Amino acid sequence: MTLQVDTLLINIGQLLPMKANGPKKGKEMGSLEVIEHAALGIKDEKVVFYGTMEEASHIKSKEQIDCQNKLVTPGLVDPHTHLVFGGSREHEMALKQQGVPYLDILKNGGGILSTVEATRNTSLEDLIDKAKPHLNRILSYGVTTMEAKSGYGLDPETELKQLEAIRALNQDHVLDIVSTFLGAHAIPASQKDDPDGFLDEMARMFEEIKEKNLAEYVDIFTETGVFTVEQSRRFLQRAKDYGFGLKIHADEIDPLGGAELAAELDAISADHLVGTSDEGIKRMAQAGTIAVLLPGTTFYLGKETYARAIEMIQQDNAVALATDFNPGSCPTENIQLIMSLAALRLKMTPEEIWHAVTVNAAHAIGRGDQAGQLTVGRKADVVIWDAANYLYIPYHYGVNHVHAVLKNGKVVYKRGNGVERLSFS
Ligand code: IZC
Ligand code: ZN
Repeated sequence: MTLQVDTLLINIGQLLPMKANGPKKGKEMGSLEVIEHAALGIKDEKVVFYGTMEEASHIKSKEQIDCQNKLVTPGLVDPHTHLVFGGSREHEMALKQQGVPYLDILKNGGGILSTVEATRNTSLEDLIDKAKPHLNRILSYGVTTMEAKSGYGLDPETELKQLEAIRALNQDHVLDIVSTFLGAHAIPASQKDDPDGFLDEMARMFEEIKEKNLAEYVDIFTETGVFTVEQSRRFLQRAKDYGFGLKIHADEIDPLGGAELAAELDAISADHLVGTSDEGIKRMAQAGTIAVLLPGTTFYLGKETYARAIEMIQQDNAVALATDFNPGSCPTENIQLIMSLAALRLKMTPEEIWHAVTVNAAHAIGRGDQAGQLTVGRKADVVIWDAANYLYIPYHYGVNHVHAVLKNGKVVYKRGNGVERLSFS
């Protein structure tokens, strides 16, 4: 019987279908199905066939894309970003060089609070316009689904403005964006002495955010000088009661016990986890909370100690990777660089890394049923790489290896010979 498809990708050198029934945990992260000399059939924006070229011989297609023996994978998923913000923080680079710690910059009114000031002073339209080039760059690195947080308003009006910007970007841009409310990102200077009152104010926003469907998840920065574990528990429990999924910025700088709290509250993910205890690692695995690791941030903050990815995997956790793209602690859209850092600093294997930026990242933002796989019925979000094999991407670091990106079955971004456009030759 012949199968009729819209588009058939042929001569794929290596295809990673990433077939999974849920997040890949522990040892499962290390085994990767690779189909050589493969084909991928797309119809009505979805994958309808994947297999070898021989198996594809019965397929008729309106359009063919010759992949010239390149690597083909699912579109990547970036499950932790702070996409929408005013201003930028390049002036903090000198402070960092002088050794001023991230939390001291924040304590002195800089860091997150300087971005809050800039975001309050930026209109909705300008926030949207400012985020678009970042979004284009994120797509150019092969990401087709991502998460974006608010958290640079710290007042109801500006938090809503950020969430509305995220919604508009999700509607206007081909990239799929999952929204998270991070009103509990820092304590605004005006409420410095009343963090509980501030959290009450942010929690009073839950109803409106839910009604307007402006966020699926609620997140909090559980950190020394920001919010305690106790405050985080109360705040997140209230969010849970409203039906939000939960995320935590946990143990990024000091090991307060954010991972244990994430497990206790059945959070979908706990993110950062640099200082997480043995107990926290164990409990996340038991609860099925996904460990979202952000090695770009550890690198950018100049720290020696990275999250214990290998122990997390040995303890049967599902690990995902994200950029943490933000104007302070990780100003990069380059998820491929994060894959290299995961190899070099977290000592993850290439097989684990590919699971961490596809299947597991999709599950970390509740999109495991749509994104992160190229199996039948999934969205045809595809990356064709300028590489012959999957080992090559984390290896050749700091540059963009994307050849083309397909979103919902259509080519939305194309490079050639490693660059976007040559104005010479
Ligand atoms: O703007 O510094 N860690 N939040 C918690 C951040 C980093 C983003 C920022
Ligand atoms: Zn973050």
